[in-house]
Amino acid sequence: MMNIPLKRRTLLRAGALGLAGACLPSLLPAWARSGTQGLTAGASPLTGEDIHLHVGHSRFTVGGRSGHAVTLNGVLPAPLIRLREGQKVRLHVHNGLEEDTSIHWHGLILPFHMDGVPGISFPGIAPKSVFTYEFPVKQSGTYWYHSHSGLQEQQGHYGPLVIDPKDADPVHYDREHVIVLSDWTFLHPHKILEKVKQEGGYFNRQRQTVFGGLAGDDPEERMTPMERFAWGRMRMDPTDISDVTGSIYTYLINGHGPEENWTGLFRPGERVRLRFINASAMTIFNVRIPGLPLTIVQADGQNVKPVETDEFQISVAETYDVIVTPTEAQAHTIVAESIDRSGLTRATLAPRLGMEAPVPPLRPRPTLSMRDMGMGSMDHGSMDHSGHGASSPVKIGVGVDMVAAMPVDRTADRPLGLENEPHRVLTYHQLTPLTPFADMRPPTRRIDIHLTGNMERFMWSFDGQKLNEGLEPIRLARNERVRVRLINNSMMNHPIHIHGHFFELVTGMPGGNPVKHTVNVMPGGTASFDLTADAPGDWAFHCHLLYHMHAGMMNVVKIRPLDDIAAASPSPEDHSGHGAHAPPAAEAHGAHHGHHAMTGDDA
Ligand SMILES: [Cu+2]
Repeated sequence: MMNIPLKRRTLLRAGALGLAGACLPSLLPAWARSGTQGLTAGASPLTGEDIHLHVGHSRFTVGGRSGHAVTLNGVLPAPLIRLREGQKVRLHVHNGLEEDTSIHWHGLILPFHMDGVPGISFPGIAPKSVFTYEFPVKQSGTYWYHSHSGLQEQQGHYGPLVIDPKDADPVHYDREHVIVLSDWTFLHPHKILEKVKQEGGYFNRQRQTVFGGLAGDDPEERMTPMERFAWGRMRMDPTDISDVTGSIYTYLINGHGPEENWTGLFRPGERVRLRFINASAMTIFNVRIPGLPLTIVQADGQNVKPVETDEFQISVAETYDVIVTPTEAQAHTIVAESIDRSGLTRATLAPRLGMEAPVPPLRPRPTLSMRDMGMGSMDHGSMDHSGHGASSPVKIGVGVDMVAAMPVDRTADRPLGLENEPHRVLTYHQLTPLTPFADMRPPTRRIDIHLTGNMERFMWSFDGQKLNEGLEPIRLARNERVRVRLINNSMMNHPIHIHGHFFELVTGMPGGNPVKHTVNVMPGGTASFDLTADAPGDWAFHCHLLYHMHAGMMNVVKIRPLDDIAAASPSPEDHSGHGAHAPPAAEAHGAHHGHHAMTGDDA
């Protein structure tokens, strides 16, 4: 890695000229400002053993409009935290809100009471109090952090976390940029929830003009009369890909909308590492940089054997590290298009601030296929609304509007909407680990988990049951090796995330299974992962679409026996006696905030 000195004069000159991006509000952290030289040049990350984060209210401006945001240290995205493998860290979180907050360190291996999920790992951080997270840093890679309280994540409570390896990084690069993708809205998240609960497809039916072109294309016009008839008979909408869409979202790259055009600098010939993080509440993105091949070197913080592609889909909560090598002194557009193509955002890689490249228009909106309905490879069938799907224990009912009749493993499939792109598209099967997973034991049992919902009523659950409404926790024996098969009985993608662990996504490819913390389970399909239950405690397990999780698509994984953690790390800075220290496991449950039912008693 090359050290690039901060070109302070260049930045000042750009500011004086008032070039686009150089006069942005101070609400952006340095690394996220347009015209940045990258992370090695004055990005001023938070580092060291003691890091303070202040949660509070801010105004956030994008596209000439400003609204209320929940921020950390006053910036959106939140500050870049940069740690080193092998260090210890204490993260002091000061809650300046009038409501509880929390931070979950997404993808980090840590003691469960430091994981930051209110009601599962700890009681939450009460208003005007401080909670100190403390843990050793045992890994490296690109991660992120976000609120796990209410819907704060939608309001700006998320940021990047990069951990440098203890030894030499196997990924060689001359320069790096963090690319945080997110979805911003001026609508209050509770309003969004209210709308989708009234009518599941509410935002999908909104029409709008979007950046990069008019979304005037009507996918239904491309269907045969037979297909239109079939969809009509099922009273479902083949374009219902996303619950919340570009009709109310401004898609952001490092806190910039498409007009603000965030720009990251490079010198021709450099290997530039782009650390993509999808910190959206609800938006799955398709990412490409027209004219530049993308070499994927890391997924979810875990190194993979380099694989070259032209486009990848990044589901909510996933990360991908990508190497690009632009050789010419010209600008390149980073395009992030929402999966339903209701909108896109762009950013620019350029040798100089102010340069830009063409922005491609939105591509035609995708439509769902029989495969997305859980009909496997049968492309001429009718959907099973009878509840007799493949010996499924899940039955059609109020909260379950579909059971996949013939769900097939879709980890080899191209992602939804990218099936027919003429260029290369990344699939999970192309991801192989750089080093094999530590635990080579075969799993000793299989657990099936059904992803269930009622799209129109916006009810989401596992196995037809919502968290807090009778859903049994998933109980694993410590160090047990299990295969979890996720069966998607809905026509939506669900990014399923487990806390405190990595799993092997079972692809069966000769290069080995990729190691991930989040897997996007395609509509009507399955995905399986092998998990070593090596972290005792209670861990959240949920769909990372924020409103799906909020609606109940969440469970607790209980791994026993526990260590004796009673003596672990009290937080000396607590002022309220609330959320004070890591409680012993037995007391942690049901301590505060009405999540009693989710943790229940211990075995
Ligand atoms: Cu998470």
